[in-house]
Amino acid sequence: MSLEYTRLQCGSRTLSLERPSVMGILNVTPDSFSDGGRFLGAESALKHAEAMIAAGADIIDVGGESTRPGAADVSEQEELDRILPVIEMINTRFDTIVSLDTSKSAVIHEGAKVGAGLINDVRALQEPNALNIAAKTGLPVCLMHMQGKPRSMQQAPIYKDVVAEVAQFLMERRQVCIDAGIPASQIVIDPGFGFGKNLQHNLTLLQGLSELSKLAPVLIGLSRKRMFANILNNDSANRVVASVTAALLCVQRGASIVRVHDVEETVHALAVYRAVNEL
Ligand code: 8Y4
Repeated sequence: MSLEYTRLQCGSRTLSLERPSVMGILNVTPDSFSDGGRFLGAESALKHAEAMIAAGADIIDVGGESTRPGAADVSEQEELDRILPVIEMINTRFDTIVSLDTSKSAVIHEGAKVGAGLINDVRALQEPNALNIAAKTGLPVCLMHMQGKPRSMQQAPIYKDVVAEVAQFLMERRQVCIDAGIPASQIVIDPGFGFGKNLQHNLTLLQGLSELSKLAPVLIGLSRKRMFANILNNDSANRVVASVTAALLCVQRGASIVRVHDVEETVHALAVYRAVNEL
């Protein structure tokens, strides 16, 4: 971690970067919360958020758009309808930072109004107006690297030097954000594991994560991703232990925030890491 940056100001809440933080994933898509209508979707999303908070999540990342390879686009209104009630309910019921996983300027704008504390954009604020709207919210932003577009990014990713190219993209986007008025201390970077990367690219990025950690606070998302099926030579293997192991390896290389499905397991691994490191 770049030692200059010790905390994120997430609206009214503060996130310390002096200890690694766990971000729990909350997908609010019809496929993730098998649909009995909007209300049941929001209710079950809230139950899941509550369980992750009880398990020790520092942040809940709410997303209404699937960015899986090949997933369909979601309209602005659809995304707003999915996420706004959930953000608002988590915010009023719990003292936990809500992260907003979106790329759309209107969703950033409306999400901030109902209490989102961090903008997590897999498109690094490159969509129309997203940069200026994000800057106006004053919230921290996570800029992620992706090669290509979700629909086709896994077809033939190619790099000469994956660590250097990812670092260069993230530093360029970071500077664009600073020029737009986002304080450097409010910018988090993310190599985007699995977003236009093959297994070798992902492993090289993980191995070289210390290089990125020198540049800015780093967030990583590896949880249950396909790369573990490749490593385990088993498409249907349970990926939880592999995911927790990889998250810990990232924290050892300086990652500040880990975005995970399995909050309790990750919190336990980080507790052991901390206990040993604080001797
Ligand atoms: C099972 C379920 C397996 C979902 C894989 C997945 C990242 C991210 C995603 C990330 C940041 C995902 C929104 C992909 N990945 N945001 N978002 N970093 N910052 N796939 O790596 O989790 S969605």
